[in-house]
Amino acid sequence: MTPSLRVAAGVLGALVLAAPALVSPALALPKYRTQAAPQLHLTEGNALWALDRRVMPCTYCHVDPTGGPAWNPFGQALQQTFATEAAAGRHLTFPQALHTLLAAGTDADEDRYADALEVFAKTLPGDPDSKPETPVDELTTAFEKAGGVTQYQPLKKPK
Ligand SMILES: [Ca+2]
Repeated sequence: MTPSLRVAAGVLGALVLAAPALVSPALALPKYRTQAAPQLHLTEGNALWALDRRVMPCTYCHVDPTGGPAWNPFGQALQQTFATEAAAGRHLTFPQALHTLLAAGTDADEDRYADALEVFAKTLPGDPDSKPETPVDELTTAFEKAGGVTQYQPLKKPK
C-alpha cells in the first residue's frame, strides 16, 4: 500500500467508526421508547423529545447506558409481566405490559418508591441510586391527584 493509500484507508476507517455517532440523532429513540416515552408523560414540554435520548435513557430498562441484553430490575420486571400474562393466555402489547406492571404497584429496584411513583417523578425505576427527592407520602398524594396509574394507560392510536 502506498503512503497516500494508507492515509486514505485511515480516513475511511475513521469515518466508518464515527458513522454511528453521526447518524444517531436521526435514530435517537428505538421503537419501544417512542411508544413508552409519551405514554409515561416523559415527553411533555419537550417538542424535540424524539431526538433526545435523555427523555428516556437506555438505563430505564437496561443495565448498560447503550442498551443491550442485560436488563436492570425494572426491565426484568417488564419481561416477567409479559411472561406471567402470556402464561394466563393474555398476550400483551408493549404499552399494555408497561401499564400492567405499573398498576401492580411494585418497586423493582427496591428503593421504597414504587415504579409508578418513579415514572411520575421522572427518576429511573430500575436503578436504586436514582430516586425521587420528595418523601413517599407526599409524592403518592401528588401522584393520585394527577390521576394515579390511570394516566399511564396505553395511548389511543391517532385516527
Ligand atoms: Ca423504585
